Amino acid sequence: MTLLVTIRGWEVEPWLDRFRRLLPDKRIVTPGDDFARDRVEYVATWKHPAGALRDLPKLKAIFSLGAGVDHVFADPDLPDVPVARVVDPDLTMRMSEWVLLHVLMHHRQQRMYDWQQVEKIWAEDREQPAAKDVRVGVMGLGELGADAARKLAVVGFDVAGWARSRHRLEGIRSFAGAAELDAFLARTDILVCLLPLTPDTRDILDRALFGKLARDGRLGGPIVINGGRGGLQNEDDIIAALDDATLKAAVLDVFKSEPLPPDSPLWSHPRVTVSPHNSAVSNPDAIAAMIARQIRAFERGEALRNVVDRTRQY
Ligand code: NDP
Ligand code: OXD
Repeated sequence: MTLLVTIRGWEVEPWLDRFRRLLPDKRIVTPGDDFARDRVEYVATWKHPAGALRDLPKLKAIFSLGAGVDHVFADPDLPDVPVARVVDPDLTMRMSEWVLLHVLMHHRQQRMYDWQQVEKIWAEDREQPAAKDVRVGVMGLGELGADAARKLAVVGFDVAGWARSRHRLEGIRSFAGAAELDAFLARTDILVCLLPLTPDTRDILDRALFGKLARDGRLGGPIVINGGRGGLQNEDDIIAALDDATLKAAVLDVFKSEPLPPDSPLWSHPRVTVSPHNSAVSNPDAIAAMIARQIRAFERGEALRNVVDRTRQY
């Protein structure tokens, strides 16, 4: 039986190597190989081309190689089999590291101190609020958002979260649904977005939303940090909101078009921090092992875990 590994934008060899070692009884193939399509039972995908999974009559499950599945549902010819996604402590830890890094970077005004060092300025009199006086709002309280929110709370920030449903996380105020979004934004100084990209969340980070963030915070203006997906953000609105001081700064790991085009004004905006969609990379050792465990369990008759709801698309 065969596992088809279809990857765009990442190096494929490390994945083939791990899958071959972990699943020695399976044939591991890529789309360019010569293989019998009627022997493919599993697909592991990162951004497969639309239609590439047609004509796989024995297909039993599709595994996204990332936590997000928008790349899977972008295929209008997606076979009607379960789609499972990555839920793994290795990935979760990586995202929380990135969120903490950038929240603390802005909270402790590190970009300003970098500049002062370049200019050899010694200024001791800068105001530094305590973490408890800075309100962080996390959009999305799933695997990644909940972990980041908990860790931000441990550092001492005043943390709230927003999701479709109410969440019970100790020390973290939960806001739920469209009806509570404005109240959540109104108490947020640093907005961390870890939502999935779905028809309901596309372009949610726009000018109107930025205008609802708290204006009475201790950091001199709201800051937006997006590690979710580029499709969640209106990039023209981000630039406009930075330029008219609706936003103080933006940290973006994901973009509408990736790689970020060289002519994007986001690259050189003085108050934008760009990272190349690597806030939480899928590590082949950890994630191939997770998927191999899933396949083994499934073949023992256990239910597939982390299966995505096709209607909600996350
Ligand atoms: P989950 O599915 O575990 O969590 C999604 C969260 O978003 C849930 O809390 C859900 O609410 C909430 N949500 C979904 N739709 C809405 C909506 N319409 N309104 C309000 N809340 C909503 O996902 P993960 O936490 O595992 O991952 C989140 C995203 O992070 C991924 O989809 C991916 O796009 C991105 N990601 C980015 C990476 C990077 O390197 N930049 C790496 C990994 C992931 P509820 O709990 O009520 O269902
Ligand atoms: C993911 C990603 O969804 O890396 O896991 O973006």
